[in-house]
Amino acid sequence: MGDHTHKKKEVMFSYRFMNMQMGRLFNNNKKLSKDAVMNAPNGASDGSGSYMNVPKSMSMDMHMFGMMYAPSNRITLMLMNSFLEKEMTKQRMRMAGGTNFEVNSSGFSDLKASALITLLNETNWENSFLLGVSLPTGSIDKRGRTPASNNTRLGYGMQNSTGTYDTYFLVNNLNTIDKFKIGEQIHFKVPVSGNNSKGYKYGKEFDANLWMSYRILNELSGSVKLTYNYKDKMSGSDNEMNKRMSPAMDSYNQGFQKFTLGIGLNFINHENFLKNNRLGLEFLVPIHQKYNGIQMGERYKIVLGWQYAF
Ligand SMILES: [Cu+2]
Repeated sequence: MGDHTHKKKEVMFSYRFMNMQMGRLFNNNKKLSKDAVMNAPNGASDGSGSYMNVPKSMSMDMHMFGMMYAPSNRITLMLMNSFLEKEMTKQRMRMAGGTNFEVNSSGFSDLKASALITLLNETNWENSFLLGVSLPTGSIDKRGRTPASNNTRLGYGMQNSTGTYDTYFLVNNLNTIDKFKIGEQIHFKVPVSGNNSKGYKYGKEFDANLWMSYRILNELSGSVKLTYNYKDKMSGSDNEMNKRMSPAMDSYNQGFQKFTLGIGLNFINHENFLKNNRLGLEFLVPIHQKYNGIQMGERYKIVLGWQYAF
């Protein structure tokens, strides 16, 4: 999404499904056992003691809906939102029995509106930039049952919104050389309002993408992608989250740097029946990850996408 523009009066609908699996605990770039997380020297950042439970694994399903419309050849407008379903398994400390429990949340995320401006649109060389805003339409008050209470506000990762108005900026470049396409993309996102209603805001984000695709058949292409993601520390914290409860509720454990490798297949239909329908499948694995504090690492992501333009 956001990697291409449209011609005047063109409309495009898209749906993408992503499943992300997380597990394994990291302290900075080193793996840490669950027991070690709940013992000294690893404690809550406010000095209140060691963590009482620890996240073991997390699964997230993301249903992303998008719409694009080009009022002119130079401008493409875009609207996006996603529906998130998250489930996290946690383990309690040994003194509390070491048993597992699960928390889950679901709901719509933040609505994103943007405009893509075409800079260059030649057969073998295209580039564009995008300006967007993200509105805090999702919830930052997802609650659930935990050993602490029947109605606890869940950790940051279980919430569906940033809670802030954010702006983002994207630059795209695409070169076509025979059956190869080579693309570069830079993305920058920054919260522009102050702390959200619960007293915090997420750090700035910077992402860079380098990808290459090869047209194997007229309808089929394969791609490789290398991504770098950076997210800064969080400022402020949610007072209702007890930092000692879990690393996932400690605002210190936010922000990261990741390198990810993705491989994908794309299918575009040129036949009259269901013409201009596109399907894409991508598998992404982290090759290097480094976190601020103690966080669950990423294991893999699968993205299945469908696009239809007319
Ligand atoms: Cu489009």
